Amino acid sequence: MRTRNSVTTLSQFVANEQAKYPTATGNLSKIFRDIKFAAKLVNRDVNKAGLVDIIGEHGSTNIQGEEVKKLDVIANNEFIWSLSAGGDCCAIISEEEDYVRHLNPDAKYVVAMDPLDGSSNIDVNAAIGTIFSIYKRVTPVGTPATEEDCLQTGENQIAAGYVIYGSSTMLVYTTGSGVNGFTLDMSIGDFCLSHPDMKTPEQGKIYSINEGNFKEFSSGIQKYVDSCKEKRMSARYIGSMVADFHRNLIKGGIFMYPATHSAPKGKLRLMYECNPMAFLTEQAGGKATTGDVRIMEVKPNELHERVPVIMGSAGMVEECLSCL
Ligand code: P6P
Repeated sequence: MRTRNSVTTLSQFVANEQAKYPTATGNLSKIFRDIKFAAKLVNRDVNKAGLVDIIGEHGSTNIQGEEVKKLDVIANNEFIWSLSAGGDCCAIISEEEDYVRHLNPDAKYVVAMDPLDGSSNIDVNAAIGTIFSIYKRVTPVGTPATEEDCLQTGENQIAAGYVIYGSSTMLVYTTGSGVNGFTLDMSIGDFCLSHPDMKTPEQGKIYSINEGNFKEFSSGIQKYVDSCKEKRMSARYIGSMVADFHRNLIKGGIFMYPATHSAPKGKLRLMYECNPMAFLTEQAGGKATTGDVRIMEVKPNELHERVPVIMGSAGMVEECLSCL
């Protein structure tokens, strides 16, 4: 039985982190409060998806041209509602929103998010997730956020994280001082520190890539994938970035979504998939690259920009780069 003093909740952890910065105003802590609340709402909806008629195509398609499932829309609305009600976010970039959603012009933070990534797995009960990135606006508070506030390089991220709705629900995040994981304890309705100071192994035995696209990969990527087979590595790919990423973060491994002939810039989006996961990867001791440059150095040109991604255990990423 855990005693009171052995449990650190997410709120306590965030408050302790804030206390390290005397000039902190608490606004970032309140953004985390709002994200945590929305994550609990989405967790509730994901867990009852099989019971209520909210599974299946919503009928609409998002800017990616993908069929949008109802839970995508519900999750998007819940995060926007929570961040809007909190009042500490001036703008939201979302996979489910074609354009920037302007919230409080007097707030100083911008949130980029994929509210429910891996939604093709909803119907088959596989793990899915929310991915988020937080930036400080660069234009004056009191004015509507601009493109300059929204299209910042990943190096400017103040914080990044994900929620994985799997066998348990976890929130994993970084503010640039390491990576910490919190598991939702439904008996108290809060996220509790379960994975302090997460580090990804330098090497791993798992490679994650959609080999159905093998014939479309560059010769360098093909060479690296073949080398993984020669080393008898394990192929693990569920088609849900958060699930594949979380497994590899803990066990060690490499996750790749490279350019293909049909998707010359890859499939995954820079602002709310690649940049947050790259920040987490580097904070956990791994590497995250497009194959040409660090993901967090890419200057975004538009909200839903895609980039190729190779990220995970540093030794494996370096080995992959040597094949390119
Ligand atoms: P593919 C889910 O749709 C997603 O955006 C990521 O979560 C996942 O890693 C990727 O696409 C899977 O794409 O083309 O392999 O099905």
